[in-house]
Amino acid sequence: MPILSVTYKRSVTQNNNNMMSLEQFRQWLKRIDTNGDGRISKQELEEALRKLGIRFARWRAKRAIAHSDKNHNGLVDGDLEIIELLEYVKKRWGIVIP
Ligand SMILES: [Ca+2]
Repeated sequence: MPILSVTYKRSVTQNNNNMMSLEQFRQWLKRIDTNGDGRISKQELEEALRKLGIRFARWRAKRAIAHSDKNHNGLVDGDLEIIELLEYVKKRWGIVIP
């Protein structure tokens, strides 16, 4: 199993702005929502992580969705789940979405 505490500095902005806002995160989710249904699937998240050059994209996407998907429909949808995902991303991956 990979070590989760690894941070991905390449995605962190130079101005030490470590606080990704919910609004920024929403914008990012909108961009990675390739089928445009307003919900994030494991495949969409995996693809987005891969593009950011993050390793273990499939595994990370699976873990992140499992954590955030409170109503167990296999997708991250709705404010509550988006906030869960944002908190998870910040805490577990230490990345800031560019
Ligand atoms: Ca869900």
